[in-house]
Amino acid sequence: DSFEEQYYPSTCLVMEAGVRVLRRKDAPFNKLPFGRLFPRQKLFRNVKDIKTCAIVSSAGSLAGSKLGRFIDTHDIVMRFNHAPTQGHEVDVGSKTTIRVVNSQVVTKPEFDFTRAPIFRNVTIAAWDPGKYNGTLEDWLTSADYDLFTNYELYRRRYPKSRAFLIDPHSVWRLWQSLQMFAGSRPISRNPPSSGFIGLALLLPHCPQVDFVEYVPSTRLNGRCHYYSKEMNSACTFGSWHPLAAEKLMALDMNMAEDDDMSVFQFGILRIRRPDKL
Ligand code: NCC
Repeated sequence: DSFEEQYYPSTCLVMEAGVRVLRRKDAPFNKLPFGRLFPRQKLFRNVKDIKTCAIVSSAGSLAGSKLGRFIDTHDIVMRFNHAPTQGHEVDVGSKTTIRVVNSQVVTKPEFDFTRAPIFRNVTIAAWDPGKYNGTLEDWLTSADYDLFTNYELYRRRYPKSRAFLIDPHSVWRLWQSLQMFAGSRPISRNPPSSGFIGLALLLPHCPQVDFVEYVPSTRLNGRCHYYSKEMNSACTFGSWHPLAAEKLMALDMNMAEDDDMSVFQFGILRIRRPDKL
């Protein structure tokens, strides 16, 4: 078997979780006025033309990476939460296609989700885990942070926006895929990080994903984010999210030809979508 044709069970496991955004036709939203807020558009336009995607983690070790130009060559660039590009273009690039945002970012006043320019003119995929095994009806009344109020405000204010909610059941299916990968080592019953959710959301739409500074490179510097001075290794190795398990699984998905070089030296993990599961 050639290297490219090798079977990557971890990639298939992540694909099988079926991480997705909610659609108008999904029950119970097809019967609720709230569901009419969901955009009619697809998550991405011209999916057939998408060849390469970059996912930019918010990791501190992106500082000084000078990966900005590389990141901007991709057809789709995914970023997280309120991670800025302004002032950091050399290291993280300037193109943003989609932001995956957690429900804290949607709700906490300091992020100003419904007005801040950083959340405008990009696709938004917002998520909240709800309760494990909860129904979607339960979720509407018991999200960890009530993202629905600001989502509604945002969608009414910008009716042409591509702002979606991630199906929380699909987030927990991804957690199950992670648990399958971890095997006999149980992971905590907390949802995966936005980074891992973003990877699973993007992969079905993209033949090749370059995930930047997710598995830490030799630039590892103890900083939480490239855009702040805060030192905190838990941001990289995890405390609440099962981040260590996510990163081991992502490393297992790596298919770069020069694998150790690109991951540990350049901080780039290359993941190819399997042709068929
Ligand atoms: O920090 P955060 O994550 O916004 O980072 C986005 C994604 O980048 C990857 N990352 C980040 C830092 C780092 N040193 N290494 C990394 O690999 C992770 O994959 C991460 O998901 C989140 O996942 O949504 C998270 O959000 C923050 C926070 O809510 C937002 O930044 C808004 O301030 C969470 N921090 C706290 O709640 C204090 C974080 O746990 C998860």
